[in-house]
Amino acid sequence: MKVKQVDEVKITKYILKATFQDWMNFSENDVVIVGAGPSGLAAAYYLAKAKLKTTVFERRLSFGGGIGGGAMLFHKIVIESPADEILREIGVKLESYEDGVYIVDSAEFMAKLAAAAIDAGAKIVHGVTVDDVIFRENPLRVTGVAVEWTATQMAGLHVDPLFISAKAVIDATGHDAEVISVASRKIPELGIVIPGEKSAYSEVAEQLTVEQSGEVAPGLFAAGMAVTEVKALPRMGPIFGAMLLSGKKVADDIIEKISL
Ligand code: 48F
Repeated sequence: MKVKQVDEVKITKYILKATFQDWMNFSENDVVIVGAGPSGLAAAYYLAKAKLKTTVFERRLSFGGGIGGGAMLFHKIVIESPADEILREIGVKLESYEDGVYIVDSAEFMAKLAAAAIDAGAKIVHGVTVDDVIFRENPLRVTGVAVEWTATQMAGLHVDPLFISAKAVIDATGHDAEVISVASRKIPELGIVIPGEKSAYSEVAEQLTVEQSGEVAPGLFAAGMAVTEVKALPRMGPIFGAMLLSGKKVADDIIEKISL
């Protein structure tokens, strides 16, 4: 086998050219999703499938958010119907435990959900933290996000962000609802009050989380555990059906609004 010889500087130029083409492209979007956990990836899959230009910014260098940690690091995840339909659609193997309750492998779940979103056309950008939103008045609306390298933030460097536009922004950042929190604090006119999540009550939390997923202020949507934080809902612990169904519900809401 003859391995092609590539000069170091050419490697550099190829990477820079392709990266900057990408950044130029995803500086304007139909939808920006913050967080590549289960709710963000499910939303990305359905939005991209509906041909909306969708970019996911993920702080870490990995996919899956809380999926990988399972429950106390045990690598099996419980999901319940009808979320199994989403997992069947993307080819995740399900082990049936009782009527409507399934166990899936966490590594397979993360990998296939991310692959489905990417194959559907979503762009996932790792190592980028969203630390603010952009807004416009008359009408008052969130119109995008501010992004910064996670590494820059970790180093505590004083560096201004770049701005990315979107017709809709989804906060899928998990328990802290980071994007909605910053919007609530910095744009009081949006009238967002964050009461915080309640303690665990899994039986009701799953249903309520899905029902209350959606727009929290013009242009700004909540999916996944961000919904429990913003709507004062109980947590559910290591059962993940609502995360997938919440992402799908928000995607469906946005698809309907954008196509109006
Ligand atoms: O926490 P996470 O998995 O959110 P989720 O989709 O799912 C929650 C479950 O994993 C679990 C649970 C289920 O019952 O309780 O906790 O609501 O994924 C959130 C992702 O967002 C990233 C973070 O690294 C994680 O991968 N993230 C958080 N804040 C930011 C961010 C930010 N400001 N910018 C970019 N990414």
